[in-house]
Amino acid sequence: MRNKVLKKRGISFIILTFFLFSAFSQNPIIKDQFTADPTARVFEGKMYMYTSHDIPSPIERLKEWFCMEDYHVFSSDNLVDWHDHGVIVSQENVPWVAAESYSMWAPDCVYKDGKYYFYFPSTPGGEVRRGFAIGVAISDTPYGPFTIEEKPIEGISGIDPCVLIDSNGESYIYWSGRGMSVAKLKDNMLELDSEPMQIEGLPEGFKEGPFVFKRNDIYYYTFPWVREETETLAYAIGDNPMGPFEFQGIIMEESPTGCWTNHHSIVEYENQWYLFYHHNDYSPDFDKNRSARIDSLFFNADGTIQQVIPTLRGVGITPANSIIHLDRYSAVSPEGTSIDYVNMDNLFDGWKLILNKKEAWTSYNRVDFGKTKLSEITARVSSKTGGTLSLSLNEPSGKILAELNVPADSSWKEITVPLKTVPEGVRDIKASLNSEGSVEIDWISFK
Ligand code: FUB
Repeated sequence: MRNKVLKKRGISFIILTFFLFSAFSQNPIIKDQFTADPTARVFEGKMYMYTSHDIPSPIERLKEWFCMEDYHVFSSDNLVDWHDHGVIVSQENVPWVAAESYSMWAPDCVYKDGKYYFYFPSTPGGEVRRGFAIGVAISDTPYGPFTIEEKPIEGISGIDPCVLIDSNGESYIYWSGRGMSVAKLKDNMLELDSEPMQIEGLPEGFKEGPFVFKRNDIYYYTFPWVREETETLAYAIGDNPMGPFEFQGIIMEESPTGCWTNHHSIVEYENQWYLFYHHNDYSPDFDKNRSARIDSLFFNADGTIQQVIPTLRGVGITPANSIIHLDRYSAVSPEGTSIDYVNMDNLFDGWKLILNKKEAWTSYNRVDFGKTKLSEITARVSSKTGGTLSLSLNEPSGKILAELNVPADSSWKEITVPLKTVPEGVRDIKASLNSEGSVEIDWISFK
């Protein structure tokens, strides 16, 4: 029924049949608020993520548009557990921003000579009161407090700042709006050191959100690009930070949920590259309320980027004794599985997995059982028909971890049974329906 509602609501839920792809935090990664335009940076050995903060608009003018009044920063050392450091910059504290413009769009943050520079676009107030300018806030730490510059950067009219500090210490700022532009930054990181110039070598079509990084002496100019209907993520490469660049192709195809924008960053952490991006997971009907996601990204030997397929499983290792959401699966059987929201009145309550055909299954990779002997599993389940759920290791041994008989009762209940096998280490697991009927699973957890 709820699936019908979801389809009616315009979600194609291609993800229902995205079977047999695997990945290694669960997506979306921030589960209590909207987080858009994620720029990830590694500072002090941790991953920091600077996001725009979509909110349902408090003013009529923006009810159907982007509405953002402040920025949060999040940090994590395992890409699974994210700490929200709270608001770092808010529109009412920026002297040059128009009151109630709610246009604190995609930001960036970089570190130079002991200071963190946070770059953000917004609408200037005063006589200008239109378009976008780019402001800077400075801090001694990645998470603030930030001191906001009185005025935006002179010479830039646009959005989506991205700053590259090259290996020789020279800095460049990229932005979009009236084309895709670049200029050198002075050492103070607050002023342009060259005239803005257009980036050459990019394909025709709407582009924004540049993110530029360097790897093995190749400069990667990556950007959201509308090739057909909504934004893909695409890239070009070059041997000069100011271009020209040579177009290479797509990093991520259009969002399967129909989210018109995508906005990303690409960063290496502990020897693995990651793509941070956004979809509208918690807002299927309104794609201006978005949520940050992460998936792994891989390079080919020649430096080209392998296309990234968005996953629900995301990245990172899930502790066995945490709440494990099987609806964020690594793979599912081609038939008999679906996902739906647990609570249509509050989508931030997340999703549930529905197995509704005998032998339907879902797998979930990289669960850490550690060395502590666990003895039971608890599952939060419901079933109108009753059914038997089997949990096993998703490996050739196929060892059964537990079997749960779920009674016919459509209310949610937590069922605990002893483990038949007690695994150790990081393992992939699988849940299957061993009976006719239909069983819904909110989460499982090992104790
Ligand atoms: O979040 C507002 C705007 O949507 C960003 O600045 C663009 O890149 C797009 O994601």
